[in-house]
Amino acid sequence: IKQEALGRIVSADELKELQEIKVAYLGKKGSLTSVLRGMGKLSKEERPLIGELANQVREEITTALEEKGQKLEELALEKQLEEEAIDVTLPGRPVEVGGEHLLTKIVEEIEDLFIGMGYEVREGPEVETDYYNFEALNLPKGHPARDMQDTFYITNELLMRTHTSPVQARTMKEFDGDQSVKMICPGKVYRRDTDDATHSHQFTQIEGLYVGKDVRMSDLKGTLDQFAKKMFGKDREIRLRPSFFPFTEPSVEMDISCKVCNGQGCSVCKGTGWIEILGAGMVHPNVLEMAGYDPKEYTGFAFGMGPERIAMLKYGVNDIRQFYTNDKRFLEQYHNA
Ligand code: FA5
Repeated sequence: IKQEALGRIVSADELKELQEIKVAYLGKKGSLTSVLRGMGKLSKEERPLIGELANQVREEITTALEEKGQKLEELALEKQLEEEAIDVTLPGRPVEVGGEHLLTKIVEEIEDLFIGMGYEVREGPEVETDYYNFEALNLPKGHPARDMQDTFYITNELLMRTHTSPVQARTMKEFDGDQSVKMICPGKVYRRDTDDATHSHQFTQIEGLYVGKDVRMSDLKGTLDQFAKKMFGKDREIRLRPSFFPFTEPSVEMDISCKVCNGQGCSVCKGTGWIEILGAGMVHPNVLEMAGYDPKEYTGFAFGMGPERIAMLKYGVNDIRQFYTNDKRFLEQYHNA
């Protein structure tokens, strides 16, 4: 039995086979087991001799099975590792590298520029209350100028903000009426505008606010001029046109010159050579007062610009929808801009 079993163990080359051998010799009906079972029939003298021998054989078979089992497991693992080995000499598949969106770049560039002038960057909610989006900005319910910014309402009192100006009121409220404020706030805004080359129903604005003692219109003009020159180059000009916003008095709109000249001559945008990029003005006394500032002591200026329009002008993008349709051919052009 022993010779036969050990012989089979040696030639086995699968774990399954070992299991079969174990059953054949050591299992309930195995041949060695039946020898042990038949012990009762033996004489008193034979019993211990055969018993010892049988136990010895069992031990030898068990050990041989275990050793072979271990060997086979090792071999199986080796085989698996070999099969799964990575061929490091194979040429790799190129991984596409993404880049910053042009709009993100412009917003960060504008942020840096104003941080350099001492402004802090703040944020506000995109789902805004009617109070902060309109009322706190001197646009009470039923005011006709609300029509300038038609919006998406969520409830009677909650809406998608139409501009970043509510962050003016929120910031001033936080400052408690006895500190100067110098902040910019970039963020998404929403309007029920019909999409075309220069309008989008969701776009970006960057709000700016400077409130302090003795802040004047000339400070606003100097700040905007500085901004335009740093953003577009020294030879660009700005012009301020009188305008109307309920939350500023006086109000202005700033245009920037967009005459582009090359060897063949000059071309002018929009036929006029000027493009509007922001609205601004001196913070209305009512707005200061509602936010807890005394308009006799404090004055301020504010502006709100559209970075898409600024990027369009700076990089010659001719359709605002390019920023949102994620055409890779468009996006990739500006990865290294
Ligand atoms: C405002 O939204 C005012 N809150 C700006 C302001 C702030 C004035 C602080 C005074 C003081 P206006 O609606 O003009 O103003 O929008 C400001 C800028 O956002 C525009 O100059 C333009 O660059 C951009 N803009 C407006 N509507 C759209 C649109 N549908 N798509 C893309 N850009 C737009």
